[in-house]
Formats: sequence, C-alpha cells, structure tokens
Amino acid sequence: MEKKYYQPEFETMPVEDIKKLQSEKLVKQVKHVYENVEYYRNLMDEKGVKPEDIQSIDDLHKLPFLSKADLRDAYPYGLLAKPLNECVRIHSTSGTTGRRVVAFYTQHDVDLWEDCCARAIVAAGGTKDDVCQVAYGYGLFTGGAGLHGGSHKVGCLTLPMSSGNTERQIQFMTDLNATILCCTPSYAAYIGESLKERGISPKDVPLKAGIFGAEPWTEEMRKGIEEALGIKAYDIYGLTETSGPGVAFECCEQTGMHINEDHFVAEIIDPDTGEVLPEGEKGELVFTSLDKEAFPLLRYRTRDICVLSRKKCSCGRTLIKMAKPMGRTDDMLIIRGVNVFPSQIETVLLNQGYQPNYQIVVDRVNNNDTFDVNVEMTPEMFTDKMSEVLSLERKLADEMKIMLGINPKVHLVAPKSIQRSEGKAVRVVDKRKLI
Ligand code: DLL
Repeated sequence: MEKKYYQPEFETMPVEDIKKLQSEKLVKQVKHVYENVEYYRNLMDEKGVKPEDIQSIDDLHKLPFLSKADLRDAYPYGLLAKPLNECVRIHSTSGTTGRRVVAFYTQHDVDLWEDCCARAIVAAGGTKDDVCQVAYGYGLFTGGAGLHGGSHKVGCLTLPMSSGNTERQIQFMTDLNATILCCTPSYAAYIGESLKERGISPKDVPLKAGIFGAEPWTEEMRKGIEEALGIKAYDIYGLTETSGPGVAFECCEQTGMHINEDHFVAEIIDPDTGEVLPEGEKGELVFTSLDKEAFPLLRYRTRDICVLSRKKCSCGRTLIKMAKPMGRTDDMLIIRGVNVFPSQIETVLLNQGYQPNYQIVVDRVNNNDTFDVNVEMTPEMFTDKMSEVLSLERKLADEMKIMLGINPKVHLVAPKSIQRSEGKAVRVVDKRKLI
C-alpha cells in the first residue's frame, strides 16, 4: 500500500503534543545558542533576556529577532554554534548584493533536513518505486542537495540532473520514465513549453507529480504547469538560513504548506512593529529552528509575507499550514506610492491567457516613477498587426489598473524574447536603485 506519511509520529502528532515537544526543544536550543554564539548572546544580553526566562514556546516573544543584516554582519563564522570540525557542509544564498549568507551543517543537520524533504516527496505520492528527477541547481544552492537527499531517503531512483540543458532533461525524463520532477516553477513551465514545441503530449510523459518551489508562483501558474506536464504540482518552501527546502511542504489538499513544526516554530509578526500577530493574520514569517546544531537561528525574520492556519486538513497531518507566500517585504515595489507585488501582475496575465513570461521595469524620470511591463505574446495570439497589438496592450493595461490601482505601460513582445530561467526567474528590473 502507498505510504501516506514519511514520519507519521510527527506529521500527525496531536497539536498539544507538538507544542510540548517544541517547548522542550526550545529551552535546550536557547541554552545551546546562548552558550555557543557570542553574537546572539550579546543580543539577548542587550534585551535583558537570560536562557532561564525561556521555559516554553509562550516565552518565544521575549527573544530578540535575527535579520539578514545580522547574518551579513556575522559572516562567515559569527553565528556558528558548533566547532568547525564537526561541520560537514555549507550552502549559501544566491544573493547578488552585499555579502552572501553562508549556512553550516553537521551530519545530524543534513539528516534532519533530508527527512523534511522526504516528507515532501511522500506527501506528493512518492515511494521507492518512483523515479525522481531533481532539476533544481546543485551546488551552493540548497534546492538540488535537499531534494536529492530526500529522494534517497524515500528510496526513489534519483536522477541528479541539476538545472539547465533542457534537451537532456526531456530525454532522461522520457527514456528513464521519471515520475516526479523537482525544480523551480518557472523551469517547470519552461520544460512544459519545450515539450509542446517538440510535439510531445503530456500523455506521453511519464511524470505524475512535481515538487516546485524556491520562488513565488500563483494558483494560475500551477494550473498551467499541471496541464502542460499532465501532473499534480505541489508547492515546497524553505530558505538557506533554515537549512533549505522542506521547512514546509504541500499535501494532496493543495491548500497551503504544512510546516515541519517538530523542527521549526513559525510566528507571524507585524513587519513594522515586530508585534506577534494572531493566527490568520497576514504579516512577516519568522522561524526558530529547534534542532539545528551548527547554524541554529532563533526568531529569524524571513521577509516573506504570509498567513498561517491551523484549520483541520483532510490529509490527516496536524502540522500548521502556511499559505503561499504573498511576496516579500523587500520584493514589494512601491510605484508612485502604490504597493505592487509581481504576483499580482502574474495573476492578471494568467487570467488573460498569457504565459508567466514577463518582466517589470521601473525607473524614475524627472522625479516620476515609470512603470513598464514587458509581456510575451503566446505563439497562438502572435500578430504583427499594429492595431491588434495596441488593442491587446490596452486591454492588459486596463486589467492591471483594476488589480493594482495604477496604470502600467504594457509592451507585448514576440514569443520567446524574454529570457527563460532554469532557476529562479528575474521578474523585476528596478533601475531606481541604481541611481
Ligand atoms: O529557495 C530553498 C528552496 C529550494 C525552497 C528549493 C524550495 C525549493 P533561498 O535561495 O535561500 O532558498 O531563498 C529563500 O525563496 O525566503 C522565499 O522568499 C522564496 N521561496 C522559497 N520557496 C518558496 C515558495 C530556497 N514555495 C526564499 N513560494 C524564501 C514562494 C518561496 N517563495
């Protein structure tokens, strides 16, 4: 019989027991961090908090936050809580500005992380009979290594493809009967497009499921990928700072991602005041890692905007769920004083029958923001008749105005003219920052 859970003892643990377990682990973790991480000890001392003040997760709010700026400050070893010779791996963020964040792992850390990824694969229907094609990037990025480790733990035949070389991806997928695809949603969409171009129908592709994450994607994009590949598409979330993918994963209900609460405590805070918000309210997601030995972050501000829900899930898991992140506090563009999230633009495009191939360009000319959206026409709608193009552009701009409250200049461009991504897509070019 197909296994429903990878670690049922934790995935279906009664909520009260999860909280008890979290409290026990938190007390130990705070002590471990206070004793071994001078940087965080100083933050606690500044706030006047001692390890003894933390007796349960109800005391979590007393602890200071950690932010990306702290991680950069402490680069590279300042937050390390274990001797370096007990660490076996590093991974690093893909940040293009400033110092990268480097996270360290003991063998135990790697083990628990891979378990989290294995939970995601089993929740997507994976078993030892599956062939799992890992097309996330391998290397410093956590996507490849995380899902690779999880796939091994489940016992799938693992295809360590890394990202890119789409021709070869398709060849291995079809020749070796891959049943599960793991990559970014934008790369999954691109693989779907490439299959179509080669005249390969989704019916002739052996895939049954995909585990896609590492970047925001909308429900509409999910539908598109599911149709293009003939699969069920599952979301997976994580960040380098908390180990990588697998902090949260989607189940068959596809209504948010279960957070692996036996390893992470999630809070939602008001990003401006730092106040903890009640369940169901939208705010910034904050994680505390309960088990990580080498790089244990307490109250780490992710900058992801999100909502948590403890609504009962039909899959039987009791782990709290996070909604798809609705953007990042630092991804939100403020254009002419209005908040704009790239995901809103994507929603309009997919509703209007476009593919999520677009780029937002923002600039400032004579003290006024300019707001341009380049959108690829699909091959079916492609026309070089000026009047038709203008009318399509106007229609899209009107829909975006309704969604956002401000008017973009929409430019339809030829199919395939916006660069495809094999990893995380670049959706925004904000030239204002360069001034
Ligand atoms: O993206 C880890 C990962 C790899 C997750 C593979 C899922 C699959 P970073 O490069 O450190 O780590 O980026 C972390 O990516 O704070 C979110 O803003 C975003 N992100 C990750 N997963 C999702 C998702 C990996 N499912 C940052 N939906 C996070 C939306 C996501 N955003």
